[in-house]
Amino acid sequence: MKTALTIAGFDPSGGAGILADIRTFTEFGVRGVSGVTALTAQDGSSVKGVMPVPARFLVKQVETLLDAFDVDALKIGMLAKEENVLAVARLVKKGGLGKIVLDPVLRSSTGYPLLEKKGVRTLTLKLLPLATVVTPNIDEAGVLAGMEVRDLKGMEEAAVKIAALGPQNVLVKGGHLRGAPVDVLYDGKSFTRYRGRRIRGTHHGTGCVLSSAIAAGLARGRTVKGVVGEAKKHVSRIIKTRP
Ligand code: PXL
Repeated sequence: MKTALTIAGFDPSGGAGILADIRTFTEFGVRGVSGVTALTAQDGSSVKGVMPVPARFLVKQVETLLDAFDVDALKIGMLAKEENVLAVARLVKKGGLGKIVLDPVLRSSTGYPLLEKKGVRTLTLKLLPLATVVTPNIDEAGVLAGMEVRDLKGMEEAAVKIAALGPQNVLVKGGHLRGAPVDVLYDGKSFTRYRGRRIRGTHHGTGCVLSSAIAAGLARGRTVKGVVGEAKKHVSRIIKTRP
């Protein structure tokens, strides 16, 4: 059985973060293990508080797992603090981890900050270059690319700018666009567009599910291009079928 590691925050309501990631790995037939970057207090609709885990202890969690398991893919989500960004970059290099999905989580869907401000630049400089694929929504893509993203053309422009910072693939998620949602994958050479239909729902954590579904696919030896469509279908299924 393949193993995927998620380094992310803990959402006790289960919609986002580590619980959603591990559930997704399991649904794709991959064993999940995790390093917790922060505890959050939330009820499924809004975040009430964040308590970061000290970087030293995050490193201890992850090193313990890397000693015991062959990790086939890594998903990185909420990091909370700059020191956690730096710690994860070091762990990736030291652990020789190769298949890395970076979900650049900056805020909750209701706007609560999930990475301290000075961590954003550090994430851009130190973690982005290590990613096999990075999965920003349009707001995150705007921050990473240093521009405003309003439409499909802007998403493609931002994807090119983000790719120039080092990740192998950039998937800009258009779910927050007005009109029919389109996601754009850029592999440094060409674009693939994934058109979807808007599904009504108030789910949070769909970004976590998408990035961990991609990580599960990579763990099983699939390519990024091959796995994104399937991961998107899985997210749609969840929005339609889960409360
Ligand atoms: O969806 C972003 C996200 C990621 N990780 C954790 C979260 C949230 C949003 O609330 O709580 C732990």
